[in-house]
Amino acid sequence: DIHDTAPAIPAEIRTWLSREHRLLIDGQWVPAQSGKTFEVTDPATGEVVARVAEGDAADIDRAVKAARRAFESGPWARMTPSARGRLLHRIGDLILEHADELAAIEAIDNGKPKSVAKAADVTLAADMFHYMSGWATKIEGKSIPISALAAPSADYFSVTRPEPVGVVGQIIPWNFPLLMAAWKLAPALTTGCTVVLKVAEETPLSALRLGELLLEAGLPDGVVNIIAGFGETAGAALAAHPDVNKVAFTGSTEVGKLIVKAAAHDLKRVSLELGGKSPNIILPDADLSLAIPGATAAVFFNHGQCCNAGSRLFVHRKLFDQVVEGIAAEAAKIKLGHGLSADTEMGPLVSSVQYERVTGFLDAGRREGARAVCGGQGLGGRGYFVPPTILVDTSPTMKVVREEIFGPVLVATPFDEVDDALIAQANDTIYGLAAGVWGQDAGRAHQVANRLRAGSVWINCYHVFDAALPFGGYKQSGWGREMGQAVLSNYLETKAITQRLG
Ligand code: TXE
Repeated sequence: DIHDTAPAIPAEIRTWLSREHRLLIDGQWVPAQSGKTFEVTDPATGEVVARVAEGDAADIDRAVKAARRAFESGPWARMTPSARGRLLHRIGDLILEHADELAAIEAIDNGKPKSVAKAADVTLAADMFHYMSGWATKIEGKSIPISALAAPSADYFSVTRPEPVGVVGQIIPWNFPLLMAAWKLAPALTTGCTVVLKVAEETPLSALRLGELLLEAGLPDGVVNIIAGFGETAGAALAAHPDVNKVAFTGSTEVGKLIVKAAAHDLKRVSLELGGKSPNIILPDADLSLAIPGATAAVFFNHGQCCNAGSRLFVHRKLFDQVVEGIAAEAAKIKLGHGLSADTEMGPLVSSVQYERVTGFLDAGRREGARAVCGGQGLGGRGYFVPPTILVDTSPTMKVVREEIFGPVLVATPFDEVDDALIAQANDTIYGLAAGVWGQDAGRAHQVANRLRAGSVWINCYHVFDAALPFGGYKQSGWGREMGQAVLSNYLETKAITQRLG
């Protein structure tokens, strides 16, 4: 019984969890001004594992003031690019030095297997700081020859100077708590911005531990402020704060639209990384020894709680039964359990709210006539476990086909030809975050990839992320790109300086 598998939390983690968890404002750990706290639960058991200060508008205001001070004056404003780069590198090193501890915190707070948290979340979080540390010294302007047609009587010298956008508000979700913090913080810091980070109420712990490591690395006071709290209070206050120059948000498309409305009031810069309903296409010449495990991981990795999950599978009809049976067989082997158990491959969903949401989708699918080849309902009892589920006999208008489920649920559909109709069906979504293509004819796979309206397309692989590669969405999956050189523009303004010569 998976409900009996909860192992003991290691003593040093238990000690850390039992501490009073406060907000990081201006280099100090402080209680919320209201004095309020909220409970953090282990989603595998439903038990309370920690209490965290609950920040709201008053704390956001204090944090924004601290970030403004740190941006305008003090050691950060004077720091050389080289020193900034070294500091980011040190943060990456500290994350790796604390990999085991951070992975355990992530397993307890989010529910994901500790082994996965260590291999993926923690490793990629450290790499994001290491990669971004190199950019600190490489953010360059240009010298531009101008004609000055309306003022031609003189010579001019024109240069562009990229400058940090200023105080940045960042709001992150719960599916990769530490990694989302790293994706947000590293580019803001390498460009010289200062930050107020609002972490998800479901999973505040790893970012709070990261805050301790930021101070240990020597980050000056006020450069990063970390507020745990709820979306409608702390998050909304950050998005609306008049002294925030830019908001970077990852979360639901619904809340992304609220962020845009709030930011419109004073025309803050906004970048958004939102939902998805990504197509994954198995072409008739696909190597199924790759495509079957690949399509399994594409949708079930992180319990399907990935914005880029390959949740709509399209398989050539001659392979359809073999592929669906193959994925069902792979799914049957996935070991569900507590994230701290060494043999767990899939943990619970993050919260009771997500459990209700995902099982609600499964009910809707059943009502609309979809058939579950495996899984199909939540396990019930303690914890928020939903087994891997494959739905077939769906139609393009069903809720389970159209909406992001954000759980371990695949909808599989056969197709007859690699033609316009297939491309249209793959693109028939309000989202455009990611896509997969499986096939041995590289030319044909690329032709399909070129026509998919998505920010990332993987061919014969899936979920391949790298700090050097831009990631982000077309359509309602977002604005802007995270990672790579592309993310820098999210955090920079360009100033053109022209000097009259002689
Ligand atoms: O997201 P929210 P939820 C999708 C996924 C999931 C659904 C709901 O489909 O089932 O969203 O998840 C903060 N002003 N994704 O409810 O609410 C909130 O506190 C400012 C996809 O958890 O968008 C948290 O920090 N902030 C996604 C963050 O927004 C607000 C990851 C995300 O929460 C706010 C997560 C407000 N009014 C969910 N309301 C992805 N793209 O990876 C909430 N927040």
